[in-house]
Amino acid sequence: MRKLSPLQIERLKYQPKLPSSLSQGINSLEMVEGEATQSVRDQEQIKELFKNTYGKPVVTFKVSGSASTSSQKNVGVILSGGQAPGGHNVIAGLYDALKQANSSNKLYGFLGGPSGIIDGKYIEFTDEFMDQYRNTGGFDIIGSGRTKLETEEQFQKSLEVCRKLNISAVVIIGGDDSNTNAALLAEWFVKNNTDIQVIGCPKTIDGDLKNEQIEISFGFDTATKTYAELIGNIQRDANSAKKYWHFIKIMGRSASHVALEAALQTQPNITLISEEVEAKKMSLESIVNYMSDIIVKRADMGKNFGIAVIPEGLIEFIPEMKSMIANLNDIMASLETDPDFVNATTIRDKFDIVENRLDEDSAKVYNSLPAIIKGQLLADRDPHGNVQVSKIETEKLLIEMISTRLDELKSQGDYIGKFSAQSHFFGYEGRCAFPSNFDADYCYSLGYNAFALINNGLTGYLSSVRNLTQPASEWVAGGVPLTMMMNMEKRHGEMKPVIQKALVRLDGPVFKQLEENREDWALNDRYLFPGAIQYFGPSSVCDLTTCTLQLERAKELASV
Ligand code: FBP
Repeated sequence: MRKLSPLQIERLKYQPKLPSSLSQGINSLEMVEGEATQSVRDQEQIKELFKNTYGKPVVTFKVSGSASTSSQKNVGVILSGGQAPGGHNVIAGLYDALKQANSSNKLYGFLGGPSGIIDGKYIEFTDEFMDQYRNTGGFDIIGSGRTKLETEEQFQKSLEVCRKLNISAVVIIGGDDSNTNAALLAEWFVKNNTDIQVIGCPKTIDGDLKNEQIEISFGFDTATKTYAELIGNIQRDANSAKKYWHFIKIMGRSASHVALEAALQTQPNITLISEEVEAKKMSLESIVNYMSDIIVKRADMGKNFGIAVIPEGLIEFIPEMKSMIANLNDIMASLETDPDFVNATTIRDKFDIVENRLDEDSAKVYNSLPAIIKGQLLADRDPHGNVQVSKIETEKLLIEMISTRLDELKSQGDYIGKFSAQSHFFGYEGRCAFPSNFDADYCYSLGYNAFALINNGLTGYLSSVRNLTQPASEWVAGGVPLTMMMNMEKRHGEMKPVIQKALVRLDGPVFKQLEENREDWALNDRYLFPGAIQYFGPSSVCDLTTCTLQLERAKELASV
């Protein structure tokens, strides 16, 4: 018998809340259709690429006066991409709805991410198996992976596996890239007259899969609360010992939503936001000067300590770094089949080949970096061709450069302090935490709702649950056509249909909150200590949503 921690035992008993529209049972739902939709941009091209699934209406569910019966259905589910707290509850909600609709329905889980459906690796869910994972973090129930589902051959193989298991719908739980693939698969299944439906669920701790219809992706709430707890603890340590500057890099591949939210929850001395760095065209040197300036001012006040929060994706938003990385990416892509590169015997030889091909400007930027960062920039790309920013130690790069700058200032008599720094990277610590009550409820509702979309015959939709700052009973469940969120973007040198990534809006209420307060937070210690996520107790503590959701909602209400 597996030993469980006391919290594991308690969380297994938690009963996630559903919106009242879904709480009367899966067979008592009526679907309400809105107006026909359009893609956010590039309508003609998206329409052409998604001839069968384009233009469908947004739908919502309400309780129906009469109960219906559901025909037998088998469904397959895939977890795709990086882990996010609550993924197990999406599957639990899906499983419960499916069994409630018809007890002979079956749920299959594809193992190891999208590759599971291609290779036919799966398990069948049972009550006993599902019950071990309710309200737990992680994706270990069936595993995850980053295989891109996009080629004709992969779609064909997926079809064969679905046919073998008599699967009539596939649920893909993933971020913007995975849901783009869900849209492609949905279109392919319709085009090939297969009747197999595809439904997506909005996942990613990064919080960048959001738009008019999707208020937030799941996992963001728990991950940001976990990082905020850790930052708060470090702030208390820094304020006690008063001898270290802590440089904390916070996960979030591209957008800075996670760093921004964690900063609003903790009020550190410095918070960098990548989108602002890009908009203001800040060079690495100007970032170093900005941070050094605050360090000097604090030292003048006798405070040789502080907290700096740095978003994971920063390096790709610094203009000169961005061009250098783009140059590196092109070179590395062109070398994939180059015999000299492929047959090079040592890593050093491979690096030399790449370095020799850099253009003049890129070589200058690249050569100004410490050796360790150069190595990290040359590491393998992810399957989408992205630099793996989680492996680039920007926090250490900044410490080194600021240290040099402060030495210069000291020699000029402009700095009287002592700079001793500690670096941290909070990322993986937050991706598999026990989901907060918010994420446990939201995820269960998303999964339950995904089956409602299937039961109503929809395909190419993203499960959507809205009105999230209100109690769960008032949440609004429904579906959004995936094509509605798409536009054309350049990927691997070609224009492709993709779901638009939402970056931090510098004119939005969340960034404004930081902007209005950061001067005060820089010099005066306004640290907040959020503490650990609370799962039991007053709802003002346990069910609190993020600052991001609250500020965005308040702005929305103010503009009505
Ligand atoms: P998703 O976009 O797939 O949700 O993953 C996001 C993320 O957690 C990023 O924040 C991070 O940069 C990346 O995954 C790390 O990837 P890996 O798990 O492959 O190291």
